[in-house]
Amino acid sequence: NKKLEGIFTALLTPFDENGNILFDSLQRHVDFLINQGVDGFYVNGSTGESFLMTPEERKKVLEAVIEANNGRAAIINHCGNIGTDLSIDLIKHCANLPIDGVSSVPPFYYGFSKDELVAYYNDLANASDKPFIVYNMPKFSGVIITPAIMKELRKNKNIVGLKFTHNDFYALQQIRASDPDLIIYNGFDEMAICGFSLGCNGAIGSTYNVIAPLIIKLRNLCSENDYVSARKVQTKINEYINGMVMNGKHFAITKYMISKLEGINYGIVRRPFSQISDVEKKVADNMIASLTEN
Ligand code: NAY
Repeated sequence: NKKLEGIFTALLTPFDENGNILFDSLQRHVDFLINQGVDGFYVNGSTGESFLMTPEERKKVLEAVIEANNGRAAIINHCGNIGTDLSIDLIKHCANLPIDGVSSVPPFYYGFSKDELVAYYNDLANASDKPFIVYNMPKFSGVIITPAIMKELRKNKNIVGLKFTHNDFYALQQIRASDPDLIIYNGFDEMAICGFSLGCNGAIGSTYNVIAPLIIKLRNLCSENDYVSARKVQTKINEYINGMVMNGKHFAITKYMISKLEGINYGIVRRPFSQISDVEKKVADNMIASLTEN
C-alpha cells in the first residue's frame, strides 16, 4: 500500500481558552502542510492530546481533517484507548470514512498480559476493513511491542503496519529483517535517519507540524543513500527539536510556532499540560526567525 508510505505529520489539536476546538485553524493547517508536501496525517495521536479529549471530540477532529484534506494526502486515525470497546467505538466511526488506516497504542495502565494485548489488537483490527497500524510507544504507554509480539500480531491480515516510537534499533532491525512487507514508520523524529537506514517506509512525527520541509529533505537523501548529507540535515533538525521539547512543553511550544509561522491562532494545550512561558517563547521566536529565513 504505497499511499501509507512517506512523511506523516502527527497533528496537534488546537484549543481555545475555554477548551473549544479551533476547527478552522486545524483545517487551515492541514492545507498548509499539504502544500509543503507531506504525504499524510496521523490524527488524534499522542500529539493530538487525544487522551484529554472525549470520543465525540475525537470524531469531530477526524471529520474536520478529512474535509480539509479533500482526498489529497493519506490519513491514519489513532483510535486507541485503555479499553477495547472504547477503541472499537472509534474504529467503527472510521469504517465508512475515506481514510487510509487506523491505529492504536497498546492498552495501558493495568499491566495487561501478552495474551490480553494480542487479543486487544485482534479485536480492533477485526472491527473494520481498514488497514491497521500498531503503535509501539514504550515511553508513554509503558508497554513494549517486542519482535515476538509483532510476529504474533502479523497473523492477522488487517495488521499491516507498525509505528515504532522507541530507541531499540536492534528490535527494529529484527522486525524489518523478518517481515519485509510490514510498513514501518519511524516515531522519534530526532532519530529519523536511524529509522530510514534500517528500512523504515516512512516517518510519523509531531515536529513535522513545523519542520516538514526538513524531514522531506532528509527522507529524500536517505532514499538516495546519501547518508553523509542526511546526517547534516538530521543535525539541523535536532537543533530545532532541542528547542521544541524544552521543559517538556513540546505541544505548547509547537502550537505557538504554528500560530506564528502560518499567521493563524493554533490555540493552547489542555490541562494538566501547562502553557508556554515567556522564556520558552523567546526560544521559539528564535526558531521561527531561522525557519522563515531558510
Ligand atoms: C503521536 O502523535 O502519537 C506521535 O506521532 C508521537 C511521535 C512523537 N513522540 C512523542 C513522545 O511525542 O514526534 C515524536 C516526538 O514528539 C518527537 O520525536 C520529539 O521528541
